[in-house]
Amino acid sequence: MSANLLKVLIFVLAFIIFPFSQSFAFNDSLAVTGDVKKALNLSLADLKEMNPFHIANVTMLKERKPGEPEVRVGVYHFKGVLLRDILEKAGMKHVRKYEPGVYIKVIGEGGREVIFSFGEIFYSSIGRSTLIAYEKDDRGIYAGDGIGELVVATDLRSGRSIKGVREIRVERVDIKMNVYEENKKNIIQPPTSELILTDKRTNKSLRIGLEELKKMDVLNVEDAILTGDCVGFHGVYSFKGTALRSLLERIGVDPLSGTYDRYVVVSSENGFSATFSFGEIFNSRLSDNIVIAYEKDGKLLSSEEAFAMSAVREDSLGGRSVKRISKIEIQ
Ligand SMILES: Nc1nc2c(c(=O)[nH]1)N[C@H]1C(S)=C(S)[C@@H](COP(=O)(O)O)O[C@H]1N2
Ligand SMILES: [Mo]
Repeated sequence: MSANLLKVLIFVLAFIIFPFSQSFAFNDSLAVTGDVKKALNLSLADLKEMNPFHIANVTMLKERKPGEPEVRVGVYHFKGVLLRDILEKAGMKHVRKYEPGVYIKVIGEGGREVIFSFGEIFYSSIGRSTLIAYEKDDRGIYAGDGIGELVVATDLRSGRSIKGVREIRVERVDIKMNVYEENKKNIIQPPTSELILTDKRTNKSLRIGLEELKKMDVLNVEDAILTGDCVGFHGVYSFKGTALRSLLERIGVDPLSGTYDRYVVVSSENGFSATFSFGEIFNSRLSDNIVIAYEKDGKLLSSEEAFAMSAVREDSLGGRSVKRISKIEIQ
């Protein structure tokens, strides 16, 4: 038997013995898929050729239940590539008013999935702290199937950290954008006087009006800069309202569940929508800055903004300031 034939035979045998096995060295790659301009398949060597980014002294804590003490896993130095840079290399398919409705799934070992919102990665400083790390304390990370470790240095606890990252999938909410059409036809949606809050997993749903919102815990967000990709600088405003987090707790979402494969969609009648991840809402040092506001600069909102709009202090762009909120859906 020729040496070549033998090689082919071994290869075929290996596939019979380990069907769909991810344990081959040539399978250790990271796929970037979904709503991107160019799908990618990156090897560890490809990642190492990209701009490296270091984050020092990342304190990793275990997830915990109420009343339990904090357990420190360790304090580490990480080196890798920003998730944002990988996404930019693939190129985002959705632009302008479509982009805040995008979310990103990062899938690792054992199919574990963590969701990021477009805004947290591209508008807030969480995106400048989210790494696909390939070195931990100056040593390579053993990752089994995929590559390295997902690290979110601004998170409180390390529930969003997954090992062996094998896929980054970009998706957008399934809500039709009518804004551009409506603008052309000069259609202006009437102001809303209530919003519907729905938890898609429990099928619970609540109607929330202005009075209801005013009864909730107050969150003041000072100095939110509203600058739009589409419309330029609007101004710097203060907002009063309640935290998005409080609304979620109101409908029964457990803030300490350690669930990070969920996200929230805030949308308006005209189809404009923005996503927020459970991680940024419940597990970030930067979390108490997402407000569902009813006052702007000390006055009730205008009719164009209706009774409620969202605003995010962390964000560099106003893409997640959804006016005339009609729905908040927890996916
Ligand atoms: N309901 C609703 N909210 C919205 C939008 C929209 O089209 N509809 N546009 C968003 C975008 S893309 C920006 S930049 C800001 C400012 O948009 P404006 O010029 O319509 O005020 O509001 C945001 N909120
Ligand atoms: Mo915008």
